[in-house]
Amino acid sequence: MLAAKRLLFLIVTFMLLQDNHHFSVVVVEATKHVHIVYMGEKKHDDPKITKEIHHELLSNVLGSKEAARGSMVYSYKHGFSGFAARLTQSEAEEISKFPVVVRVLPSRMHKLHTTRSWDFIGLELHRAKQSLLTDGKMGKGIIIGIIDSGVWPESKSFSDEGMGPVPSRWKGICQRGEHFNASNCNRKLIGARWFVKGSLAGGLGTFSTNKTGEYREFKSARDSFGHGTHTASIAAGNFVENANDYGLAEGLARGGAPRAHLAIYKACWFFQHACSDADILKAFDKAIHDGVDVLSISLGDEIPLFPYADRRDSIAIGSFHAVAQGITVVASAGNDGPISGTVANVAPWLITVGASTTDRRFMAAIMLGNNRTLWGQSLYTGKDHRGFYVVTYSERIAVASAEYVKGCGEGSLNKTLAAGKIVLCFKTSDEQDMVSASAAVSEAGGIGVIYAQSREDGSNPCVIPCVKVDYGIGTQILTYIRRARFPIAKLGFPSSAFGKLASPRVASFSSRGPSSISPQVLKPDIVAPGVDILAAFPSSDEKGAEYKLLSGTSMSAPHVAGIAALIKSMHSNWSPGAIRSALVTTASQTGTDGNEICDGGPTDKIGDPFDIGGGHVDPNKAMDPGLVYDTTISDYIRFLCSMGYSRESVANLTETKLRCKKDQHHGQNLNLPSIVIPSLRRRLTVTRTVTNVGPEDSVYEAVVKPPYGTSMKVEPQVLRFNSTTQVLTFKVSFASVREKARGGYKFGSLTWTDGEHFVRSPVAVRVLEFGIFPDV
Ligand SMILES: *[C@@H]1O[C@H](CO)[C@@H](O)[C@H](O)[C@H]1NC(C)=O
Ligand SMILES: *[C@@H]1O[C@H](CO)[C@@H](O)[C@H](O)[C@H]1NC(C)=O
Ligand SMILES: *[C@@H]1O[C@H](CO)[C@@H](O)[C@H](O)[C@H]1NC(C)=O
Ligand SMILES: *[C@@H]1O[C@H](CO)[C@@H](O)[C@H](O)[C@H]1NC(C)=O
Ligand SMILES: *[C@@H]1O[C@H](CO)[C@@H](O)[C@H](O)[C@H]1NC(C)=O
Ligand SMILES: CC(=O)N[C@H]1CO[C@H](CO)[C@@H](O)[C@@H]1O
Repeated sequence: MLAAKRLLFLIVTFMLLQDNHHFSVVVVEATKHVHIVYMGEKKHDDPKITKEIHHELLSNVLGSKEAARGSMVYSYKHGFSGFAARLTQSEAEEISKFPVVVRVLPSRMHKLHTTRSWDFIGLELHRAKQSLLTDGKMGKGIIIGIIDSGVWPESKSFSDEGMGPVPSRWKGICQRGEHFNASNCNRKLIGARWFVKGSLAGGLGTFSTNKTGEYREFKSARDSFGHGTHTASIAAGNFVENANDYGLAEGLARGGAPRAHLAIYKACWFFQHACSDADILKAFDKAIHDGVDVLSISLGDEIPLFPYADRRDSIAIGSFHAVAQGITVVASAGNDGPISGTVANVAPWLITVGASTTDRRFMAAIMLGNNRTLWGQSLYTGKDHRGFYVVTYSERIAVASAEYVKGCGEGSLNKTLAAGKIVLCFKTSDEQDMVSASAAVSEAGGIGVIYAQSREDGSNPCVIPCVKVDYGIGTQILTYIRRARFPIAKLGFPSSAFGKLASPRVASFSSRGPSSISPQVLKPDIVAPGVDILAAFPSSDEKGAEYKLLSGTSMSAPHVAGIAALIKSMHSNWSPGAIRSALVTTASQTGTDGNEICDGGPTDKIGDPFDIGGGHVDPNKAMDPGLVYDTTISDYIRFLCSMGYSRESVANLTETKLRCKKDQHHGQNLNLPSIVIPSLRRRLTVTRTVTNVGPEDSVYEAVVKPPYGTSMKVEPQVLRFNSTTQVLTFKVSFASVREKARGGYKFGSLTWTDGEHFVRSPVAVRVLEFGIFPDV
């Protein structure tokens, strides 16, 4: 017994040491980690030859063909060239010296972008926008690929009723695996693959064989985690009537492009709640090969992000090659808001999506013993403890010397005093939320929670009845508790309410710009619904459909992926850059109440471009943008050059033979549908090019709103398009006009209009003057 324990202890220590660089001399030399050997664009059309080259290279370094076979994890041979292999540090260094190798990266793990809430009842998706849905034929014939945690194929959202045939260009497969075979695919779910070698080889976990547990991992494309099922059904779920859970909020659920086909690439595994670079890259490689039109990615890094130049992540690399092949890639912005500079997936070729609220809230009444009723938000649908109970404040029942008492921190409540009571808690630390408070109250024997906090993002699943209120209502309840001789309260059952609150708002969790890698590239690009979104979920009894509310930018990215599919269906020749431009320049800055979109962060400010990008996605306008700012792969390469990439490393990302000139301003001149100038000293001129996608003979006029403290001049002021001239270039000159307007970003816009179309670009400028730098 003792010996067994010791052995376990040693194994655990060994695993810890692997991650500890201080011990690298002892351990890492002998330890093989998965590395990605990245070799740029593929040089051969025949994947067999490419694979042989990979084996040859690896045998060379490891000394034998057998060693190479044993170490190889994946060969990437469709979208780009390279491989993943288990290598020691010194082997990795040796391989990186080969001229054909662009770079060698350790395979890291990426997080799924939905951790904010995990909710339980039903809600329809945002309302159908009839015209883009019909004109975009609901995405008919378009294939959306989802790189995520797999799929629960039995869900009605993946039924192929009403679906057209599988496109003949489709080259994907329905890969067999545990509880998954070809019969799980149909005309909706046309492909499913899974990639686990990178995760397993990382030594970070193993499959749980816990077949009785609530979650079990399936060695197949089957989703045990729910995240991938949810995101896939948001992007392209079929129509499902009466989708609901626990009997609440029945409605019609559907994806953004309900007639689009889905291809599932499972690279994220429940046994480690993450996805490895090696598996993600393989998923991109296969998706490019299979023939998807749009890719939706709801995962990514947290800050600090790796600079592009020394260690670009697998999502940036994979998506670069996808975009080069005309595939639109939509990615989540991350859930690290409202702090500025937290946005992830910032590569300029990605469409990066932040999260907004919808106009539905789940309201629950709090009845107090003095007959007053106050309202909060709740998603707790259990039937237990629905009567009047004693209500108390956490500080009154705290254990001595406990921490985070106001917020009901773990172990802060006295079990004798909390038993059978409803407890009022006030959030005072970012470490806490209603879920942790409900666990602490439940642990102490309490039967309900009233949780006061400043933000009202997505509700969370509590273990006992819980209602979220703002600080004002929390304070009123506290006053009642203090004054009443025998304070009691009753927590009501939640019901949905529409349009009671200004919407949309930016979810406070939604990661904010500016981009910490390349601030001149506006990120996020756009916001879309991502709070309390109802979509398909694995069924606990393996019988079929379940629907669940989840919140996160993970939910907003597939909304935009679905809309991109509709646009692609209408305009099959549009590039990913044109589709992004159409989305950004037509996005809305006003909410349903006609007021400007508010930032749902701790202060009630108006959302600026670092919160909302171009604005809130407006699908109907996006199908007819008038003009587009198109961006090609060579534009992106020139941009990377301007960021100081070596000519070699950029040139090897693609075959294109470009001179990599270090052009100071090119970073500003990347043809994006937005303008961000991180440091305007006196004056700066940026260039943009627009392509007319509206009526041939059109005349557009520029309307500018200069950011405070700067002047903005457009040259020429009028753009005339005719049958021979459909592409025109213009310049925008910025100059600082006020000494004092420096320090922070100020915001404005540039809108081209022909009277019918309003092609709006968000503008952000930060004026820097000498003198703000400290004297040394
Ligand atoms: C696929 O799985 C289903 C259900 O598990 C089973 O009924 C069917 O026979 C399997 N089909 C094949 C081709 O293995
Ligand atoms: C296995 O399942 C049981 C029952 O749900 C659970 O209590 C236990 O924690 C699980 N074990 C693992 C290793 O996941
Ligand atoms: C609350 O209302 C009930 C019935 O409506 C009444 O009997 C009771 O006196 C009221 N209590 C207070 C404190 O107003
Ligand atoms: C909890 O409260 C009871 C009653 O006031 C008291 O006797 C007990 O010591 C307290 N326990 C702790 C851990 O504070
Ligand atoms: C279109 O406009 C360009 C530039 O103004 C002009 O040179 C050209 O002749 C025009 N073409 C037609 C067909 O009017
Ligand atoms: C850094 C790097 O890998 N450079 C290579 C790029 O590709 C050319 C040939 O295409 C090689 O000669 C370089 O060594």
